[in-house]
Amino acid sequence: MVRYDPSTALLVVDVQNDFGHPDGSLYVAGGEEVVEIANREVERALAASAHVAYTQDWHPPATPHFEKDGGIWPVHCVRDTWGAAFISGLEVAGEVIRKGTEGEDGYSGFTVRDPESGEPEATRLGSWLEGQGVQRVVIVGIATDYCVKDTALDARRLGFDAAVIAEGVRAVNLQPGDDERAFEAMRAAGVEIV
Ligand code: VGL
Repeated sequence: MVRYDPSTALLVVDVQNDFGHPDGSLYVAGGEEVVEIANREVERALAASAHVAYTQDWHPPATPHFEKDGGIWPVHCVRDTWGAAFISGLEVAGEVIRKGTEGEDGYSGFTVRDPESGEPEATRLGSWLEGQGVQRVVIVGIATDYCVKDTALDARRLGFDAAVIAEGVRAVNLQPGDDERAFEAMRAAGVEIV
């Protein structure tokens, strides 16, 4: 079990219909199982006066992030649609940070990237955490090998301690073993896998 305190924030990454509902356009196997774990951790975090933040992929209808527009992914998490909404049953009790809103690639909750130039840009997450006095983040969500990994690596790069709850994440696994490689990369960066 991870511990929570007022200098810790739970980050609930992309627990959205398109990633975690079986009818979602980029369904990640077992994604719906993350809801129960996330809710349990939200309760534990709030009980310890820790902070809670949620990320949401929030794309325009056309973006070079999507295969139809030159990218690699099926259309997913288009703003204000069912696919972009949090999975029903997720307890939302904290700050919501949207990413990819201008059509950027938005894997990390902390930074988005211009899909053509690769130019990075910060989201509000890092400054919000700093404003709350957060020094450590605990991560659950979808997907282990994309948004969870990139969020955890960015957290370390920005100087936060970071832990990922293994039972609270699920992987796309475009290539078999992507989940294991993601865990290894996070461990190598000093992320605690719990
Ligand atoms: C994600 C693929 C494309 C994720 C986002 O949330 O991990 N995966 N966009």
